[in-house]
Amino acid sequence: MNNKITSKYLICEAPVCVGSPTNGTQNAYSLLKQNGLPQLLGEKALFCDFEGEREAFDAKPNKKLKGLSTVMLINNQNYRNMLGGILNGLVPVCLGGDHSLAMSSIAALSDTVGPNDLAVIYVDGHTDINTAESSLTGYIHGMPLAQALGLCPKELDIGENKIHLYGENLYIVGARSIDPEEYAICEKQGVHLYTADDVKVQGADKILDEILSDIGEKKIHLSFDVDSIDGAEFPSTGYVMPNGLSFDCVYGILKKIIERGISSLDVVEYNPLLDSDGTDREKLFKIFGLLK
Ligand SMILES: [Mn+2]
Repeated sequence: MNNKITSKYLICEAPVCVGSPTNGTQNAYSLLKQNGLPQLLGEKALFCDFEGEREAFDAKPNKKLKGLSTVMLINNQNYRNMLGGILNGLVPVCLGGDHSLAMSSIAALSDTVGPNDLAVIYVDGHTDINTAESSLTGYIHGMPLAQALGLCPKELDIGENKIHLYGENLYIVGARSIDPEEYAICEKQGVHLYTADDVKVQGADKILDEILSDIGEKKIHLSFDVDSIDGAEFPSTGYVMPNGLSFDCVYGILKKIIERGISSLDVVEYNPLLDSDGTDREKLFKIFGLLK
């Protein structure tokens, strides 16, 4: 029985930062790998290094979709890596990189199980549900949920279908920076939005019970952005914002969801260039320690 495969997770390198205004997240995978992530996970995980070109040239830069060619190059590879993990019976983990990657992670699970059986729990300080039209910045990391709902232009299409997710199956938890147009999109699409204040007032346990009972038997893609944690406790990210959830609160939320069972996971927006003493890396390792 020596050749029995015991690994459960496939940690996929997804090196893209140009979907955001900050440089550095593209190095998260290699630096976490160098600093002990394989030892921490042991036999539970296999690692999938990114192969091929990491940048593509935008012949005609598009102000409404910044960094488009590179974002799509990395997302299309991430789609194939995540899909490969799922088809091999593993839980793929997209280790970004910026949050534009949720487009391909959600597409991979959706193209496997179908949108009727897919739920996304999105733990983030933002709602990331701008369309190319509503976005004030043109950064694609603010658009992945609108893309998954089929609201973005064809330049962002990934995988087999236009619509990978239905609004009623999307649960955003911990948002505290939400554009007015994003509220309108959430409302119109029937998205379940739990702001950071909602979590603080109602308690994470109550909200998670509600979400998990609503999801029922559907497969879960969990998308975790480190900026859901208050900026004072986790500053190694592009948008350091106050009034977020405590590390312990976010840890508890992720623990409960992972214990219920997930089919795929994103860990995004950690910027090791802003973490010179490795304090936030240790916090992230604590979260990776939740993978059972
Ligand atoms: Mn995000």
